[in-house]
Amino acid sequence: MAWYGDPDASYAYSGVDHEPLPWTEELLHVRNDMQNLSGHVFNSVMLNLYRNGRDSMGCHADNETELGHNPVIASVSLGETRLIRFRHNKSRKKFELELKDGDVLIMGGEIQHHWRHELPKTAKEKSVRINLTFRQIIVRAI
Ligand SMILES: O=C(O)CCC(=O)C(=O)O
Ligand SMILES: [Mn+2]
Repeated sequence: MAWYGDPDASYAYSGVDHEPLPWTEELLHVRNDMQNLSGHVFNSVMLNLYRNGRDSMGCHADNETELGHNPVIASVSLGETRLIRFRHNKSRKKFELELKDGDVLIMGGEIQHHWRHELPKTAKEKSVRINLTFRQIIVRAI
């Protein structure tokens, strides 16, 4: 896991404040594409590396205060195809999407209020996948 962004886009997760690493040229290039595609601006990106089918992400909502009320998150998948599963908080209804190399998933509106999502482990043979989630951190005036 790695966190890149504007110097003031710090983010608390797992109870710890994380200072972003400075943007690289490549990440700025992808950010530009995601801003054009979504019509939203992003001041940071979280990178996750899944080495194989045993690497996973637990069920969560991206609902941290820093993201604001109805955050827009642009998620870019690179490498191996993996499944993302959404679960509705009340009905427990679920749906799954296959995220393939080059896919972009945009989460917006009230999705983080009503649904949680996870990247489950799989027993299938899986190679490396990298996911980039572009986010807009709301910078607090101190
Ligand atoms: O790897 C993915 O596609 C999901 C990552 C994710 O949900 C997150 O970083 O919050
Ligand atoms: Mn997420």
